[in-house]
Amino acid sequence: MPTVHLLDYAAGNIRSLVNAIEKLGWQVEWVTSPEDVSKAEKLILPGVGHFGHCLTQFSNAGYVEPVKAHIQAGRPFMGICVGLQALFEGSAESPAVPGLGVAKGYLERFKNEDKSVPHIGWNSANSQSKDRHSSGQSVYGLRPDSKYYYVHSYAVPYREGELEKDGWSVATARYGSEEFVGAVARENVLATQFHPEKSGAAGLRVLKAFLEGKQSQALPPDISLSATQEGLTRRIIACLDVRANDQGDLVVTKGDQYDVREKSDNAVRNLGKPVQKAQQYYEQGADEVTFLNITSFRDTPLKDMPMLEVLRQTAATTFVPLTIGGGIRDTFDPETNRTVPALEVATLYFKSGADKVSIGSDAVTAAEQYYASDRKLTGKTAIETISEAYGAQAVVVSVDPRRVYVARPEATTHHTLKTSTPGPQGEMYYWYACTIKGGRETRDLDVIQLVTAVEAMGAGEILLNCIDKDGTNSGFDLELVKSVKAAVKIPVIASSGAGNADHFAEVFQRTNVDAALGAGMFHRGEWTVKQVKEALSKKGLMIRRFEE
Ligand code: 1PR
Repeated sequence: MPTVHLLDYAAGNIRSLVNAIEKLGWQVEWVTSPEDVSKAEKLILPGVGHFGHCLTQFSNAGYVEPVKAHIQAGRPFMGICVGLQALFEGSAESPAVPGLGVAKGYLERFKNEDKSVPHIGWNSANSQSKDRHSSGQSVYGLRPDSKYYYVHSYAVPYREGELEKDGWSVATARYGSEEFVGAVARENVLATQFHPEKSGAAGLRVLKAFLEGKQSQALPPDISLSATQEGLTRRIIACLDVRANDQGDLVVTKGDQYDVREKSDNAVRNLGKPVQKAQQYYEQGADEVTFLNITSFRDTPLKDMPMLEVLRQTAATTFVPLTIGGGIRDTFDPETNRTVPALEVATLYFKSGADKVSIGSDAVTAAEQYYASDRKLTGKTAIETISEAYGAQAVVVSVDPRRVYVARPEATTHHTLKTSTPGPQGEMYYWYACTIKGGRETRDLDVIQLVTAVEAMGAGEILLNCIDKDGTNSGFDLELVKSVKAAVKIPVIASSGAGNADHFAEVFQRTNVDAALGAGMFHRGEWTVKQVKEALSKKGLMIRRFEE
C-alpha cells in the first residue's frame, strides 16, 4: 500500500481523516518528531480548533523549518482547515502567533451581524466562477458544482488577483456577503479550508487527486458552470436515538414526546440497527448524522461504552460529520472506581471518529451554576474544557425544553411567549423549561437562559429539541426556533416534529435557522433524506446533492 505521512502535533479529532485515507487505499504513517518530516514523500498537515493553540504547539515542537523545507523541496504537501490557515501570515484569532507565511494573507473572523458564526455546513470551493487561469480545469479534483463541509470562524478574505499574482490557483466560497478562500493550490501544495474527509464523495475525490499527484484535470464536460450556485446549503441532519432494548441489543429507537416504549407491550420501540441506519442516511444524502445515547445517565464502565463501537464502525464508511451525544460529562467509572473528566470521555469519542460531541444534562447544570455565581466562567465545565481543547465547533449543546403554561407573563420570572394554541387551562402564555436526563426532570431554567449561558462558555452550536413536538409529525416549533435564534449568534439546529418535506421547507423559509433534523419520519421509511432534499430544491432552497 502506498504511504502518506500525517503530522500529529496537537489534540484533534483526526480519526476521520485516517479513515478516508485508508478508504482510498493508502496507509498512514505518523510524523511524531521534526526528524520524521524528512522521511515523508507526501505530507498532510491536519488541524482543527484554535489557530494560536495549533500553531504554538506546531512551532514549539520544532516543525516550522522542516515543514517549510519540505514545501520548498517541491514535495507534495496538503494542509486541511487550520492546516490551510497555517500557510498564511497570521490570524486575527491569535494576532501574536505568526503563520508560516508560505502564502500572503491574514485570517479574519466572519462578521456575525447577519449570520451565524462559526460557519458550519456545505459550501462551494469554486475556482471556475471568475476569469481565473484554472478555467476549464479541475484543480486537484475540485468541482464548481460540488459542495464541501466547512466548520470554522476565521477565513482568508478573497481579494481578486492577490494570491493569483503569486501563482496560486484559488477556489472560493461565499458566506453571506463575504467571499473567502476555500482552497488554494500551487505546484506541490494544496490546502483546503474545508474538510475533504467529511465531504462525502466530493471530498474523497480531492484527497485522492492529492495522493495521486493529479494537480490538474479537465472538468467533466457535463458540468454547467452557469447553473453552479454559490453559498451555504440548507443542512439536513438525520438523528438516531440509540439505547439497549430489554434483550440487551443496541437499537435505534424513537419516542413520542420522549417515551420510547410501545403502548401495546411496553417494549422499547425498535426501528433498526444504528450502524446500518447511519450508512443508509449517508447514502441518501444526509449532510450530517447524529447519534444520541439516550440512556447515558446510567453509569457504565467506560470501556463498555456501547457507542464507541457504533462510532468506529460508522466512521469507517460514512464520510460526513458525525455527532455523538449522551453521557458527555464527568463520569464515575464503577470499574476503575474513578471519576473520569468530561474532556477524557469526549476524547474517547473523538478518537473513535466523532467530529462533534453533544452535551445535554451537564450543560443545564453548568448553566445553573453560571447564573448562581453571577455569570462567572470557571474554565472547568465540560463545555469549556472540550471547547478549549477541540474548538467551539466540536461542542454542540442539546436542549430538551418543555412548555410551561402561565396565565400572565408576570406569573413567572422567565422569558414568556404568547401562544397561538392555549394551554390546558386556557393559558395564553408559556415559557420553555429546560429538562435533564431525557426529560425526566424539569429545571427552573428557561431555554433562553440556557442557550445564552452555553454560548458564553464556548459552545459552537445548539441542537434545539422540543419535548412537546417530539414524534408528533406536526412540524417544528417555529416560535421556539425564532426565540432561540434571536438570542444567540452560534448556529441553531431545529429538531422535533418533522413529519414531511414541507415541515423542513417551512422552518427554513419562516425562520433563519441554520439546519434542521429529522428522526422518526426517516426511520419509519416514510420519507428518505433524498426526497426531502429534492422537495426543498423544487422550492428554490439550495441543498447539497449527493455525489456517487
Ligand atoms: O443528557 O448529555 O446525557 O444527553 C442525552 C441525550 O439524549 C440528549 O441529547 C437528549 O436530547 C437525548 N434523549 C434523552 N432521552 C431521550 C428520549 O427520547 N427519551 N432523545 C432523548 C432526544 C430528541 C431528538 C429527536 C427529535 C426528532 N431525542 O433527538 O431525534 O425530537 O424526532 P422526530 O423528528 O421524530 O420528531 P445527556
